[in-house]
Amino acid sequence: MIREQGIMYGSASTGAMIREAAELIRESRLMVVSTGAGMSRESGIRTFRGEEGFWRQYRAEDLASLEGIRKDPGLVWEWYRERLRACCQLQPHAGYRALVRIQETVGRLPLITQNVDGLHQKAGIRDVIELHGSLRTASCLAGCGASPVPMTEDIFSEIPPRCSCGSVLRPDVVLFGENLPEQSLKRAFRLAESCDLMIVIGTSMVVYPAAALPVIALREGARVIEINTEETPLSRLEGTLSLRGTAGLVLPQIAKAVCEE
Ligand code: BJW
Ligand code: ZN
Repeated sequence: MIREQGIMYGSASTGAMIREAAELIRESRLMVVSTGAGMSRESGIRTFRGEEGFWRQYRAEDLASLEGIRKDPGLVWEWYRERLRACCQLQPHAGYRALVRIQETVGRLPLITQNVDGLHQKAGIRDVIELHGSLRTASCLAGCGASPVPMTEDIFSEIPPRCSCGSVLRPDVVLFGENLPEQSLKRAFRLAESCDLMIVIGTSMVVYPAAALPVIALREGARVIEINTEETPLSRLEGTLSLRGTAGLVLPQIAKAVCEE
């Protein structure tokens, strides 16, 4: 294997794989995109797993769990403050713009994301289904019923930030062991069952139930295009066309092939 401009050239010709992906998109009647942290990497947001991931520095259960936030809310909020600051400053990369071009070409492009950073919306993707919540608001950890508060710089005058009732706030993201937002999850499952093509970008495919979506799509007879720098449990499943490369480099090539051929 040699690596060139982020795309790995293996036994199959990469140009041919890009063309095949473009053909699948052109032929599709209901296409769905599903994204994970790797999609945001080239905009400057770290992933969770892997060499540069957050979990190299912190334990997932200390930061992304209810027990973690109850035990050390200051640590968890320092982490979210840094991530919120980064997300406000960072811009969607060329891969996002490529998805917007594909959206304009196919007309309808529902996008399911595990990301909480809002970059898809910032880029202009119209139909975003957020499975793990967002960094837009925070709510009372004690569940006092007060309205969610916007997660802006002002709430960080005190760390951890507090609800009007005095309890600690929590970001409105989905932590391990918590249920996903019911309507978003239902819609994601329905789309996985009914689509004929799912494009899966930058997820390690280890966190459920999101990881089940492409498997459901394959089971129902859809094709899957995977874009990831590494192999995942999805890569070798029958029906998957797995492109090894970064979202920021592969997606523009696919969009070009879709829009110009
Ligand atoms: C690039 C790239 C580039 C890099 N271009 N690619 C069934 C089976 C087994 C376990 C469970 C199950 N059902 C539920 C569970 C338990 C648990 C779970 O899945 N655990 C597993 C880890 C074993 N799931 C849950 O608890 C979920 N809740 C739930 O199911 O409720 C019902 C229930 C409750 C209790 C018991 C049982 C059921 C909730 C999951 C919540 C996950 N939360 C987090 C934090 C969100 C908030 C935040 O962001 O701050 O979500 S954890 C973290 O992982 C975050 C991510 O969204 C999520 C997934 O990570 P992702 O996106 O895949 O990122 P990485 O870093 O893992 O991978 C990046 C990929 O990109 C890599 O592959 C790279 O190669 C690639 N890459 N650069 C393209 N430039
Ligand atoms: Zn409260």
